[in-house]
Amino acid sequence: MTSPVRTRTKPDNSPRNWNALTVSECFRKLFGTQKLLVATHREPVIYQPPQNESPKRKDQPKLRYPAGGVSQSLHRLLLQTGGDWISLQNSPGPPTLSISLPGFPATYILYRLSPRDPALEEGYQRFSNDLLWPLFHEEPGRVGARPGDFKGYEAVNRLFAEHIFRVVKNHGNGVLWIHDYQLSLVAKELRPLVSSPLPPIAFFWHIPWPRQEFLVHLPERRALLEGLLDYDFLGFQTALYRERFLESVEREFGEDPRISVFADCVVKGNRRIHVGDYPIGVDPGRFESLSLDQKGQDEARSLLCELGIAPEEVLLISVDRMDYTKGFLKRLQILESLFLANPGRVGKIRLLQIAPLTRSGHPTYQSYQKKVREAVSNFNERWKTGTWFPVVSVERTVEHRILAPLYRMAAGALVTSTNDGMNLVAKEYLAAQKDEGGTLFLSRYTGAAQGLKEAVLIDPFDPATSAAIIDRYLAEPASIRKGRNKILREQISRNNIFLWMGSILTGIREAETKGN
Ligand code: ADQ
Repeated sequence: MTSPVRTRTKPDNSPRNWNALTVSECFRKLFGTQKLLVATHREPVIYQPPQNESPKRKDQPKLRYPAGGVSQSLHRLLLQTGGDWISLQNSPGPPTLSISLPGFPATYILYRLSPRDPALEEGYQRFSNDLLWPLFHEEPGRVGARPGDFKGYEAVNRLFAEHIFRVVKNHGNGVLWIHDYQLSLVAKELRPLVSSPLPPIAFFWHIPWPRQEFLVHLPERRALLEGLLDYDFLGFQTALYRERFLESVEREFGEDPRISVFADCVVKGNRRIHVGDYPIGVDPGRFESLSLDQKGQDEARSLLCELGIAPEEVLLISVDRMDYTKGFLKRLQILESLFLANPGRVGKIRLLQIAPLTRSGHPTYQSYQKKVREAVSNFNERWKTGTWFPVVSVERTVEHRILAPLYRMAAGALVTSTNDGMNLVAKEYLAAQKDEGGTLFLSRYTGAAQGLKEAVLIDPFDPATSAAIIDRYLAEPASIRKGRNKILREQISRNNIFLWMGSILTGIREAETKGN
C-alpha cells in the first residue's frame, strides 16, 4: 500500500462570490436538466395537519421549516433545480409531499420513509446516537448501544437504498447526495440493486472524524469504512478530519493490496473515491438582513424584556441544542471563573442561553438535560443579587428572524463545544455583526476554529484561562473589535453555504471524470 505525503491544492472555485443563483447555475452547467437527489436522516419540513376538518370549511395542511441552516439551504437549492429528497418521516402527513414555494421555479418531491420494524428502527437510532455520535465526538464514556444494533442500522440504510433505487429508475437523477453519519451504508446497500451504471454518489460527513484511539472502540469500524468507500465522493468539514479519515483507512486496510491511500483519494480496486475537505458555511446575507430588520429587532427586544433582561446589561449569547457535546456545564465553569476573578462583572453581565431540547426521549439526554438545569439553577442561586440572576435559559427554538437581531444585540457569543464538526452558530453570529463589535468567543475544538484563524479562541477544558480571555476581550476598544469582525466577516462571506454546495457539486463532477 502506498502512503505518499498528503499535500493537496484547493481547486479554483470560481465564481469568487457564490450565491443561491450561482449554485443553481453551476448545477445546470454540470448536470444539465438532470435532477439532484438528496437523502438525510431528518426531513427539511414539519407537516402540520389541517386544524379544521369540518365539511363546511376545510383548512389546508401547513408546512413549517426547521431552524437548521443546512437543510434549509439544500431545500432552496432543490426549489431551483428540481429533484427528490428522501428522509425518515418525522411529522404527520402523507408518505410523499410535493414541495414548492412562491418565487422558486421548481418543485421537488419529498419521500418520507417509515421503517416497518420498530425494533430495527430502535437499533438504527441507538447505533447512530448511542454509538457513532459519542464515539465520533470522542466521548466513549457515553456509549450506550447494544450488540445487534448494527443490524437495525444496516436495515434502515437498506430501506433508504431501496427507495433511492426506485426514484433513480423513474427520474434518472444526475447525482445522489447523501448526508451524515446515520446514512454511511447507503451506497453499499444500493450498488447490488443496480445493474446499469449509477450516477455519482456523494456523501458528506457533518460531524468530526475522531482520532484512531477513539475509532478502535467501534467494533463495526471496518464495515463502516468499507461502506464509506462504496461512495464515489466523500466530503469532510476540515483538512484535519479528512486526514484522520485517510489515516483510519490506512490503519484498517494497511495489508489489503487492493487499497491505496493518496492525498485526495482512496483507490480501491478499479474504483477511485475522491476524499476532500469542504468547510460548511452559512448564508451571511440572510443573517445580516434579518439582524437589521426593524420588526425582528422589536420582537427581539420584547423577548429580552419578557425575560427580564435590561437593555443596558452586557449580554452574552449561546445558541445550541442541549447536547453534551456543546459544553453546557463547561460554560458555567467559565462564568464561575469570570465572576471569581472579576466580581465587578456580577450583576452586569448576563448569559442568554437558547437551548432547545434535543433527543429528549433518550435516557442519556434526559439525565444530561436534568444535570444542566440543576447546574444552572445552583449557579443562579449562588450569584444572584436581589432579583438579578446571571443565566437566562430558553429551552426552545427561536426563529432566525428573532435570533439574528439577538445575535446583533449581544456583546459576545459563547461557543463552548467540547467537539463540534463545524458549528454554524459561530458563523451566524458574525454574519449579524454588520458595523458592530460583538466578540465571538469560539471553542478551539470546533471545525469553525480551524478556519477562522483571527477568532478569539477559548478552551472549555480550561475555564480560568477562558474566563480571563473573555474578561479582557470584552473590554477592548470598539475599533479593535470591529476591525477583527471585518476580517472574520469577509471570511464567512466568501466561505459561505453556496461555496460549500458549489465546490461539492464541482468536485463530484471532477471526481467522476477522473474516475472514468
Ligand atoms: P448541529 O450540531 O445541530 O449540526 P450547528 O452547526 O451549531 O449544530 O447548527 C445548528 C443550527 O441550528 C444553526 O443554524 C442554528 O441557528 C440552529 N439552532 C440551534 N439552536 C437553535 C435555537 N434555539 N433556535 C433556532 N435555531 C437554532 C451538525 C454538526 C455541526 C455542523 C452542522 C452542519 O454537529 O458541527 O456545523 O451539522 O454541518
